[in-house]
Amino acid sequence: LPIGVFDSGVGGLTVLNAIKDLLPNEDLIYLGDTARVPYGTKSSASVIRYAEQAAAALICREVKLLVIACNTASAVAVDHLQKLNPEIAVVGVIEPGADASCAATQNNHIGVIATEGTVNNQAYQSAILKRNPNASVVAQACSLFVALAEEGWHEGELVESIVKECLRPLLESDYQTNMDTLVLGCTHFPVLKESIRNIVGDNVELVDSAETTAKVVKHYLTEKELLNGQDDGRVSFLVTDDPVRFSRVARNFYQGDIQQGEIQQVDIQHY
Ligand code: DGN
Repeated sequence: LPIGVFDSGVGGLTVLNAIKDLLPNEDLIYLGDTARVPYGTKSSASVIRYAEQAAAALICREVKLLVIACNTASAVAVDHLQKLNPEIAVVGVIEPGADASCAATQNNHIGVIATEGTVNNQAYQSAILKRNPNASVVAQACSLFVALAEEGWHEGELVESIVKECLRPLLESDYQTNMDTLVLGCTHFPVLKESIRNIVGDNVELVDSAETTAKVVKHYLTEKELLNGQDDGRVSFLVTDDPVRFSRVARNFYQGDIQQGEIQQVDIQHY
């Protein structure tokens, strides 16, 4: 059976890349809820409902594990989806991201940038403090980065000045002087990594949860003896809006090639 992965749109493809790199034999099925992106500015109640429907759409196609490749949805829906679907393990990206940031920091000063939903929910703050009660965490919403990332505006002067403006509250706070780790707490943000790096400088380690999430997936499948054999894994794509835009935007995020014909449009609102 494939591993099911979903996100509000294309951001989760950064997580899909990491899973594909680590587990090249696994079949993967990716659902991008492109009709309803962005999740980051919606209420928790809406995001929970969208996540329920995305999970149901993947589970009814039979998957052996469900990955929520979206921080905004992970922040509100991991436990809920796990309770609703006890037969399938549900992995979110926030816990792995918190693990990665706690492993990276030397001085316990951790910054988090994410969507408004993830920041307001305090999901990273609590996940990090649970692991490291001495950590001091400051979170800053940068919902605008999602649009930049989707439009393929990843670098250049203009992008860096927008990044700088969005990070201003964090950079101007006293906190910045000590912050040694910055979590890219949205699966869209890794494509802006170089621009973010140019603004925060080389002394801050940028952490994203894609690789750590892939490791959690591998660990789970290994333990349950669910790893696939020798064949090359196949990847299929489902979207809730027109595949044309998805295939264009996905080129900025996905390492592989996606032909438009490989993308199937589905309606998940009846789940
Ligand atoms: N990629 C999603 C996340 O990780 O939070 C957010 C994108 C969005 O829906 N705004």
